[in-house]
Amino acid sequence: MSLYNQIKNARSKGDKVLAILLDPDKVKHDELPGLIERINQSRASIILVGGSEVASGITETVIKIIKDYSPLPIVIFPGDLNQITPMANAILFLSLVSGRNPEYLIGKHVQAVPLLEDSGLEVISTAYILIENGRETSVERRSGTKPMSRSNPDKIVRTAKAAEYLGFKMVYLEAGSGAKHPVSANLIEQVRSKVNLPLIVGGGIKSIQEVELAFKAGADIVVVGTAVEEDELILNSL
Ligand code: 1GP
Repeated sequence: MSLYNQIKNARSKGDKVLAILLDPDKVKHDELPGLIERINQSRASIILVGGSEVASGITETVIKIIKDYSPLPIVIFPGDLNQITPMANAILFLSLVSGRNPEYLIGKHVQAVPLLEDSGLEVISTAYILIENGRETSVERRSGTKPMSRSNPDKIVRTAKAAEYLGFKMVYLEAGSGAKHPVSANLIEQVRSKVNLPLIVGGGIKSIQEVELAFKAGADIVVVGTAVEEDELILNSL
């Protein structure tokens, strides 16, 4: 079964999915086997791999190591084209719909096609919505776009709904890596009440309480990255 169908099945049963994000630029290769072992033993069922700036070839090397140690699906969460590798199972094909930079809405995607065709990767179109979190994020810097204001939830909900009408398969509410304030439960609830797509929430989530809060508000998938980078023991409690 495709990963997307597994995600939809989980959603229809009310099963929540924890995804751990590994930044190939930050993980230490010799420590990866131990970290992966810990992820295998946690409740996480997806490993996302990606970062805003990763040197060419590193993503592939890291995914090869992960594959040696984990049966979990590996999903590319690309900051750029050079992170696309057929070694993974799937890719979140992100369109930054919170911004108005054509390169990040459709431009890079056109360039990605030759890398995706015949790659065997499952391509999951995902509307990527960057939300203001209290500090500047690397997505903002790199894409040259502004995040959406937390004080205008209606516009965020309409953006997510427009993405559903446009035929995107998932919506990702992103506060940004290391965000000061994760996406609020209230905002997740508002989006959830209008949008019937699998909902991913990430950015600045650092504890089991915050994970559960996001799930309870309506997130189907919660992504934790920085907190695991800072202390992998947190995996025991997630
Ligand atoms: C970032 O949403 C992901 O793109 C995860 O964020 O690193 O803050 O967990 P953190």
